[in-house]
Amino acid sequence: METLTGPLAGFTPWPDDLAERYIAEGYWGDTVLGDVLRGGDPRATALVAGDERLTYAELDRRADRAAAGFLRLGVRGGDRVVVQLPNTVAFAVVFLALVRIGAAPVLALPAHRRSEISYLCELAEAVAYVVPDVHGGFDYRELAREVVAATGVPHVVVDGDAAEFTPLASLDAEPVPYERPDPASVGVFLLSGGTTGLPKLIPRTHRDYVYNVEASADVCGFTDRTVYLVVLPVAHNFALACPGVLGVWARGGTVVLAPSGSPDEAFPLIERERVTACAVVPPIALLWLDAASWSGEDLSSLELLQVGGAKLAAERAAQVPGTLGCKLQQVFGMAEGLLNYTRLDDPAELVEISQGRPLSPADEIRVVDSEGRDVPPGEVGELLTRGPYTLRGYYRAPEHNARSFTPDGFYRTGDLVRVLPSGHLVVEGREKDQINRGGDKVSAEELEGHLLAHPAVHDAAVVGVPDPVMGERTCAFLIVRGEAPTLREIKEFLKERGVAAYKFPDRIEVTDAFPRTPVGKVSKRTLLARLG
Ligand code: J2J
Repeated sequence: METLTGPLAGFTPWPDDLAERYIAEGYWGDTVLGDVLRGGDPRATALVAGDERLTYAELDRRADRAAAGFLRLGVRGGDRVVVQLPNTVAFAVVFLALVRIGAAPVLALPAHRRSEISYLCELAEAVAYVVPDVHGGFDYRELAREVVAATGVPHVVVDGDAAEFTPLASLDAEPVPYERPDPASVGVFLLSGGTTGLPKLIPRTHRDYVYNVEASADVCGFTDRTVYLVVLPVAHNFALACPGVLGVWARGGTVVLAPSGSPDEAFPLIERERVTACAVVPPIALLWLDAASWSGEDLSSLELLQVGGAKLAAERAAQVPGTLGCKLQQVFGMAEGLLNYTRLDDPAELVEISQGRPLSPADEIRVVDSEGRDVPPGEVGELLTRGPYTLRGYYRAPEHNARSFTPDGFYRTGDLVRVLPSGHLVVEGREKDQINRGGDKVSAEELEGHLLAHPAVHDAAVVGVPDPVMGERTCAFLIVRGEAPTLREIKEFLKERGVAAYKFPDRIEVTDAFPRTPVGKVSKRTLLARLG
């Protein structure tokens, strides 16, 4: 596949014939991400966060003012900016400002630390890094100091008390004209869950991501009446664009930002703002199912609960409508692209047992065996996909791309699925070496690499252990030299290395040797079976 040079270097485009088809058939248009909220009634409420309420006109203006500020700072179209902001107004303003001037935000999660952020800054050659001052008891300015020392990222922009850095407030400037980005250029970089030693960057073009947003908003029935509560990190694809915040703005509705999915925080907001839709991961859905029976809040405005990121058990799915008084939608998505949704008019049984069907008529799906041959209909195999909003290559990762894509451009999802006669997919497992901890993805190889750096660890193998609430928890099998470290010591060690806490093992097991497969690989299946 051709790889471009210049500002798009490292980005693998769709082949010309497919690109022409996606344009001719109306999947790709000229809208860019910075335009998504321009259709809303200027006086309608676009965003609610804490006590702050912004109309469409206000948010639009704040974004244009920040765009001018970023330009004045020296950020240009084609640049990359690592953005690590929680669910705050600042996220909305910074995201819109950057996409408007054609500088691509690289969306890090608030949980990421030195290891992840330094890597992202280097890989993306970021010209700036945007953080809050303090959030969740953590001082991001200290993290920024470490990242600057490690990477030399030229600018750090801080929402709040900036210390020696650039205050976000200082980027509030009189709007200036700016060049509209090419819809075919990369609008935003998302993070992959990762199956290798290092996370990968997913380039999403303006036109493919706008299609992702618009088509999702249609399937989910979003309108200007939609009041959407964000409880997942807004920087995650699900909450941002499926249909998420961008889908709400594209339809003129209202986004309400919550700090977390805890019923204590989310339920009062649902009552106060008359929330109609929300996206959660299964552990939050389970919490809500339990809390709904004793909480006093009025949840009657809720019409749609989207659940995705990890598999929701059919028995729990069946409880959602009765207990929460809303429709359930299962979502099987990935930051790489392909989205599967159960439809609002699907029969209850399909909504309970399946993880939905592809969003787009142009999504191509194959289910293959380990030799890459299509399995008979209805049988389990690995899901391969390509389409108008699924990437053709990770950013600057040619070797990884050679393995992650078929020669004809299908993305190997690493997910094991079976297709029902209706076209709906049931997720049956995973082939990739990744732990799905309640929707948070942990690359086994990445964690093993960190563990191997511990002086007492001779070898490490990380597996996901089934868990009734989280779906899976992380267990690290260790072969040690000398005295075995405790779980606490291991966590402390990983914290020192600057690893995000959601990647820490929940449990360690010390062993003498790893069982091997016939080809000599560590047999994680056998290791898991040892836990009984
Ligand atoms: C089982 N596994 C699932 C599901 C994702 C919407 C929803 C989720 C994501 C997401 C997303 C699953 N049942 N319902 O980006 O827009 C696992 C699969 C998949 C991986 C992708 C969205 N929904 N998964 O979770 O990039 O293994 O995106 O390949 O974080 O999560 O992870 P991620």
